[in-house]
Amino acid sequence: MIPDSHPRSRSLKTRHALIDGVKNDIVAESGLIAHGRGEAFDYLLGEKTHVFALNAIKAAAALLKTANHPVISVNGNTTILCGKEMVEFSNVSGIPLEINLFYRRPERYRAIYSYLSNLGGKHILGADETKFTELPNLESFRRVVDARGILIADVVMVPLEDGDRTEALVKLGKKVITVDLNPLSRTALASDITIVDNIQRVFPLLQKFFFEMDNETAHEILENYDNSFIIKEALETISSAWKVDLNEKFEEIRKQKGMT
Ligand code: PTJ
Repeated sequence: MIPDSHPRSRSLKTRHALIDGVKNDIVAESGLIAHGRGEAFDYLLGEKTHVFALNAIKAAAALLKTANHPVISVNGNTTILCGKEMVEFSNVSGIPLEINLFYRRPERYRAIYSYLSNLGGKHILGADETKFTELPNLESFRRVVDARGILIADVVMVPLEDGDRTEALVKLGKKVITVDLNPLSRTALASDITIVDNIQRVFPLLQKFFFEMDNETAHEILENYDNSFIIKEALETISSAWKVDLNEKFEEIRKQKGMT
């Protein structure tokens, strides 16, 4: 039991949800390690959405809005971290969610399908065996895609990616949006739009911008968007975390613990 009064209660609850996800065949064991890496970057980012992330989320909304065939790729971690928010966005926007796994097993894509369906998801691809096909230039299991989704998509959102697929999707001429707390990951560097933020904070903002924006504004945003500038800003923010005033931090902890 995690007490609500624990200073890291939210973070601990998320960890336990992911551990349960492993037990229920939703999250890959490696997903726990991936989460730990993400947490470390989030800590350095102050666990908040910065302006560079907001601008990338706006650009992502613009790209999804102007796409002919957008798809959002879903894996084990994203299902647990933001399944509810992804389902809501997918249902109101009509953009399908496609289950696409690195550690692919039928038990896993079936369990994820049931989980998202139970949340009310209406447009979920990637679990109907009769629709499976393969991307040509990819060796990992991520090559198995749904013929109605990633295969024919012009824009693919790939949050928490492991790197190999983004490059393959770009080579196929698709535009790629990622969400990755590590601004130096292969995926972050290869994507057209890189949202350096915790996926748990992204979908409500994406949904808000998507519906607030008209097509003209969307085109304008995309014309002026520079992803390398966004990545640079993220790196600078992470670097400046080391310049923290330590005395102030010690004081904060002492006060929280009633030591002063
Ligand atoms: O469910 P599967 O089988 O498709 O496997 C999914 C994982 C996540 C295990 C797989 O894609 C993987 O191994 O990913 P990586 O290579 O560890 O990359 C995940 C990236 O996501 C890392 O750069 C992390 O920093 C980042 N990350 C982790 N948690 C979050 C995150 N980014 C945004 N929000 C998070 N909460």
